[in-house]
Amino acid sequence: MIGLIFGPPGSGKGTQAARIEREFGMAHLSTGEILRSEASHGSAVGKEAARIMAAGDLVPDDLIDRIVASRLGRTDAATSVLLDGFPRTIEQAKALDRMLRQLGRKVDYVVALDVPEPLLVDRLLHRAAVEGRADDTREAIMERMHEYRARTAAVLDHYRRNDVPVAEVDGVGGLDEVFGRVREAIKRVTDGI
Ligand code: B4P
Repeated sequence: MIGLIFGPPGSGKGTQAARIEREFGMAHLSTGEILRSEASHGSAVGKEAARIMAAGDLVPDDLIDRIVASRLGRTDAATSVLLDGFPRTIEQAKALDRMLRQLGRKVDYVVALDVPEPLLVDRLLHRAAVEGRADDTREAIMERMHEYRARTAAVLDHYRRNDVPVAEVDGVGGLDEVFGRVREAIKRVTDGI
C-alpha cells in the first residue's frame, strides 16, 4: 500500500504521519525530514537545500525525485509506505507515478488535511518560538504559503483525474481529534482495496 499525506505547510502532515506510521505499521518517508537531516550533516546537497528551505522555496524537483527514488527502491513490495511532503509539484507527481510503475506499485490513496491559512501561519509562528526552525520566519512562511497555492495545491487534481481516492480531512482541532478523522478516512478508502 502506498499512501500520501498531503496539505499546506503547518497543516500537521508530519504530526499525523507519526501517528499513522504507528497505527497502520507504515514506513514513513518525509522529504522535509530527509532534507533537514542532509542539511544538519553539512553535505553539499544539504547546504544547498538548507539555503532554499530557509527562503521558503521548494527544493528542485530532480533532487527530490532522486532522493525519493533511492528510498523507495530500498523498500520491498510488501512494505506499506506513507509519503509525507511529496509530491509537491505536478512534475514530482508524474515522476512518482513513473517510479512506482517501475516497481509494480501505485499510489493507493491520498489523505489531504484542510486548515485555513491564518491558523497555519499561527501554528508555524508558534513552532518558530518553540523550535526555532530556519524556515519558520514570517517571511519564509508567507513564501511557503505562496508556493503551496501556486504549485502544490494542483497535485490533488492530478490524483482525482487519475481516479486515486482522495480523502479530505478537517485538520482543525486537537492532535488526537484530527487523528481520529484521519484514521477513519484511511479505513474508509482502504476498505475497498
Ligand atoms: P515539511 O517538512 O514538509 O514542512 P511543513 O510543510 O511545515 O510540515 P507539516 O505540515 O508536516 O507540519 P507539522 O506537522 O510539522 O517541508 C519543509 C520544507 O522542505 C519545504 O518548505 C520545502 O522547502 C522542502 N521540501 C520538503 N519536501 C519537498 C518537496 N517534495 N519538494 C520540494 N521541496 C520540499 O506541523 C506544523 C506545526 O503545527 C507543528 O508545530 C505542530 O506541532 C503544529 N500542529 C500540528 N497539528 C496541529 C493541531 N492539530 N493543532 C495545533 N497545532 C498543530
